[in-house]
Amino acid sequence: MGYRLKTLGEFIIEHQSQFKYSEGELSRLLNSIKLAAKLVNHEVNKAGLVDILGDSGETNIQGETQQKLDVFANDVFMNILKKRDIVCGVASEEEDDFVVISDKNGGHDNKYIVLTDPLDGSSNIDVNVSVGTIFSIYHRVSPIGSPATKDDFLQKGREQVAAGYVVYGTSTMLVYTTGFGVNGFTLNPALGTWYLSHPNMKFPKGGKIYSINEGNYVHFPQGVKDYLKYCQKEEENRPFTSRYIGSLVSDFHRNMIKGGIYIYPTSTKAPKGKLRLLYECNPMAFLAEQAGGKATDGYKCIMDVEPTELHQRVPIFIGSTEMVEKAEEFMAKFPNDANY
Ligand code: P6P
Repeated sequence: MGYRLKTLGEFIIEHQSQFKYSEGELSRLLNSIKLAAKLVNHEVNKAGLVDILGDSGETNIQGETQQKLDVFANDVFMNILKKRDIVCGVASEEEDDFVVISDKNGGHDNKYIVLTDPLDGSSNIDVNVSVGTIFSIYHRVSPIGSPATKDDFLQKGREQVAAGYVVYGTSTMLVYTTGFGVNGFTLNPALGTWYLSHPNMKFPKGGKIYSINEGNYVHFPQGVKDYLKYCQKEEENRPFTSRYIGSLVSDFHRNMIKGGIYIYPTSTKAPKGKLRLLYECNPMAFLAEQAGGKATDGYKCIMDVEPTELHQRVPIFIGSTEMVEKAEEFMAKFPNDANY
């Protein structure tokens, strides 16, 4: 009898009992995300064939030109989350403010909120390089029966109930955690089914890969410059290998499998870093810690950073614990850089 791979649907049901207070809403929410990911995957995989490439002529609140696929991915996730009566609010990189799910869709009675970067790395779309979706789920703090409030979204990463990403790569994978480890599911596009292909994913403790945009070297804080020189020095198990795809989800995914560190630091060009705390850094930090890795701003854990605004940016050092802690040793010599 051949081994039958477990589907994501079966996995969600099997692990539902881990949520003592959930009457299945979290499972329904995860099922909605897996459906949305399939729809986005379908478009991403044929982007080169139809006129969905190039930019939509719009710009988002980040001032970034919105690629048509960005807009499509955002519409898919927003519509599915609005229509399936599961969450009371959604925040997205592509939306200026958080979206309250109206009461006619039962929104006010729902107890979860979602934050998402619907298509991260979208500048890679036109050059056929992997992109990803990132999501973060919290239990609301505002009273059930009322509209979602900003406080529901400005919670520390430590409070996340679930987080995950979809990487649209050589194969499409959904990787997520609900606080009980990290599991990876690969999509069989012919069947539209996700199969458990990477159970209990763990960062190797050490690693020899560093991911950073070294083109910004002259703009980096001294601690980062010193760490990069350490990585490049011919000594002990070094020099390390430099790998940078320009897509957070892809760099993170590779580093989680092979061991490595991804760094997007502050710089004179990006005084607070580039990546957003709420829907990029916190979900990836939850995954990293659940996989035995570490995620800090160079000084303190990402999930302990106090959120102050929806689209706030933070520097991030994330990956194998030993590599993150070595980088922190170099950053510690410049304590003033902790005040970004
Ligand atoms: P840079 C994509 O825009 C992104 O948010 C991450 O996915 C990626 O790692 C980073 O920014 C790339 O930024 O400045 O190196 O092009």
